[in-house]
This record gives sequence, structure tokens and C-alpha cells, in this order.
Amino acid sequence: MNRLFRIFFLGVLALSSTVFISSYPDSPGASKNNISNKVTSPGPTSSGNSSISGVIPVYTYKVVNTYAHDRRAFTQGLVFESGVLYEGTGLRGRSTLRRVELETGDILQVRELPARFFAEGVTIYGNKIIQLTWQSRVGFVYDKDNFKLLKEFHYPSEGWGITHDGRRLIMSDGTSTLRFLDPETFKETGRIKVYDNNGPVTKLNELEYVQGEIYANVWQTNRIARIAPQTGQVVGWIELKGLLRPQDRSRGGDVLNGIAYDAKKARLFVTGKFWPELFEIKLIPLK
Ligand SMILES: [Ca+2]
Repeated sequence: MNRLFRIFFLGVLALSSTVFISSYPDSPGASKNNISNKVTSPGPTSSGNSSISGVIPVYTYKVVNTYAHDRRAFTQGLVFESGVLYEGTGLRGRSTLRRVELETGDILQVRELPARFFAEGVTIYGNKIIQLTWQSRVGFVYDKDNFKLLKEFHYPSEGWGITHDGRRLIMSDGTSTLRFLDPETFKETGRIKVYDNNGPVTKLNELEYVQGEIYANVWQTNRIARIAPQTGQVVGWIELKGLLRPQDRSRGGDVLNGIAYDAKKARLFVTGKFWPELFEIKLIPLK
């Protein structure tokens, strides 16, 4: 009797723990930067390939220029200003902020982050560089010229991408929400939910403000959403499939991530995590 009860009890325990484990969801960003497990999901749950249809224009691309990119760089943020790129790289123990020569890919200046931080998006506001971290809920503000740390700020979510529209910082956290922050106080001043014909568009990652629109990489896809800042509506999809050549695909996690815009010369640059190249592209409307 005693033995039977024990078998019954162990059976119930095993069953309940199985149910518990299988029903307990991963946190939204739990596998975001897992470079060993390549997730083969079709992309944003709301859209998949069917999002590229209907009345939303789709753009493909033409490569205008190809430049070298440090393939050890787990690119998380990318900005272009005054002739050079600023790049933030992630992974714990390998996170950096760097100034990079466009033409050669040479690293002109680098600041390494303490190993506990996993760096994310980067933007330049005035003479300051702002860099997010993934799960530490802290952002760093640096002097643009010497990379000296000026201050820290805090936010109540994960940090993924950041850009600005000239008066507000715009931040992504891996969901479909983009938040606007005051660039001095870092307090939230508003937010939008990003959506297309199929509903919310999640996993918005690296950002760039381009001619009145917010461009956002959708994590683990080859797509960039063009977003109207006033409404959150996706007004265009950029399809970058084929940009990273198959022979350059080396490790898990080497996804498209990194959009920079040269406003003076209207040049658009894109790259990805561990990509050996950075591309200047022109957008071509798909007919
Ligand atoms: Ca960017």
C-alpha cells in the first residue's frame, strides 16, 4: 500500500512538473541573443510572408557599395554621422561602442563595456552618444568625441533599438511598442503600437529615423518595416533577402541588424550580426 502510494505520488509529481514546464512561457527576450540556437520561425508572428501584400508597398534593394565589416561584431546599433559609423556590439564580455571608418571597416576608437552588460542600440543626439543594454534596464550616455561616460539612465523594459527624430528619442524593446523619450530626462513622453494589415508587428529591433519615417529591423527576418511615427502604421516593407550571401553565413544569430542613414547624402547602410560586409543600398519599389 505504502509502495503503491509512493508510485502514485511520484507519477502525479512527474506529470504536474511536465505540465508546468511545457506551459511556462519563455520571457519575450529569453532567446533573443542566443547565438547557438538558431530559431527558424518564419518571423513576426503576426505577419510572416503574408504581411508583404495588400496595399502596403514592398521594396527590394540594389547594392550601391559594399564595405568591410568586422565579423566579430555582434551588431546591435548603427549610426552614421560626419563621415564615420558608430556601432554598438552586444554579447556579455564582448559589448563595445566603436567608431568605424566606413570605407575600410577599421575600428578608429573603441570603448568596452563591463562584462555584465549586453549592449544594444545606439543613437547620437547632439554631441552625445546614447547606448542601451538588453536586460539591465540601464542606458549609457557618452561624450561623442572621447567616448567618456557622462551619465546613466534607467528604463522599465528590455532595451533593443534606439534612434531619434530630432526632438525625441525613439526606443524599441522587442515588442510591437515604440516609446518616445525626452532626450534630456529620458522620461517617456508617448508611445505607439506598430501594426500592418495583419495586426501588431512584434520583435522590432534596430531603428533608424529616415526622412520622417522610423525604419525598424524585424528580428530574425530579412525585413525592415517603414513606420509612420504618428500612428505606428507600417507604410512600407523592405525585403532584404539575399543580401547576406550563403557562403558568408557562418554562425547562428547572424541576422540582419543595423540600419544607418547619411542624411546629407541620402545614403542608406545596412549590415548584420557577424556579417563580413556592410552595404549601401538603394530601395527599389517592387512591382
Ligand atoms: Ca540605427
